[in-house]
Amino acid sequence: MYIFYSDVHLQHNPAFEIFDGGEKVPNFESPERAERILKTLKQKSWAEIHSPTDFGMEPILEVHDADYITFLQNSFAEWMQTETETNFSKSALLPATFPAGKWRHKPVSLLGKAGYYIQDLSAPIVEGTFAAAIAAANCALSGANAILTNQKSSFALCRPPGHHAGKASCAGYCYINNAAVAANFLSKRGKTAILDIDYHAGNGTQDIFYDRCDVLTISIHDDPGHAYPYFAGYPEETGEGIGFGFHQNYPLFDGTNDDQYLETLQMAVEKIIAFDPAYLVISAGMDLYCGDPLGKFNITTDGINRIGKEISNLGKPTLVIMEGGYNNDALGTNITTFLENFV
Ligand code: SP5
Ligand code: ZN
Repeated sequence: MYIFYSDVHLQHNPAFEIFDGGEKVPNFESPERAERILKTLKQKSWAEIHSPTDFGMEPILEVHDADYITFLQNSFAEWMQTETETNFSKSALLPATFPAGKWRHKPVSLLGKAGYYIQDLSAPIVEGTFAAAIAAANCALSGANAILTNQKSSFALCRPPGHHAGKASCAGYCYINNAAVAANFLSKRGKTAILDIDYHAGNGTQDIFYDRCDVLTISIHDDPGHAYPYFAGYPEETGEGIGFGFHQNYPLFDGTNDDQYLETLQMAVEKIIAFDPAYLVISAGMDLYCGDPLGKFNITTDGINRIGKEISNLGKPTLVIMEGGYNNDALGTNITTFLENFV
């Protein structure tokens, strides 16, 4: 199996994020995550690790707003040049003011724009964020290209992850939506489905494809009424315009176990069969695992294996994209267990 990995991800290493209540904690989305996965993959005879190809900005600008991408590219350098009133040491750009409510005028100032584009306190921008996010998108595009040519499956070891990034927003460790960029690329060659199994709802992916019927998007996740990202991921959100009927959310509950998850996955699989895509993209967050510090599901490694088998039985050319997963000790084993079904 072709694996796409870039060490440029190491340049994205925010020192902190802010949890509920204002608690400043070390960023859970650490470089160690990808390094652990890479290390486990290197022990597998089936894993062929490649550097990504550079696809340029065009495939990214087809799913993201151009001003947003310019902001991602330039904002950290501008922030470092900004005089601040107090003399604290600046390591990341993270706003403190957000446009909740009706009014969303786009401001001209840097911090105003930061509040406009950054949705929450788990998406700080540091010096290497843009380069790493572009490299991750190129891993996804390279994986897409592999299944367009002669590969039955491929894995993009993307870091930072992508599924919370919308057309013009970053959030929850995500800046560029790798799965969306790849699915849009694939959709030029044939109908494409994205199945998101990350513990958190794929709200960015939902945002990007909500009015499209050529890309079916499905997300299985914990109930956003009680879990991040809170504001999307509900079952009644099924697409709009010509996209109506082409998005589906399957919210589950805290403590969901293997059998319960597999039952819901069966419904998602039937929807995919009815859509009959030429290509399948999996947003593979491993934070559905029972031992995840940010998740509340009760899925075992064996459950992850069964999920992989069920999806591989669809028999479609499949691109697997790395999303979340924060139990670093189990991460490598969990994702390789999932991937082995597609070898
Ligand atoms: C890609 C991805 O999985 N992003 C997830 C972002 C979640 N950010 C919100 C974190 C809130 C964590 N609060 C749980 C405290 C656990 N003790
Ligand atoms: Zn997640």
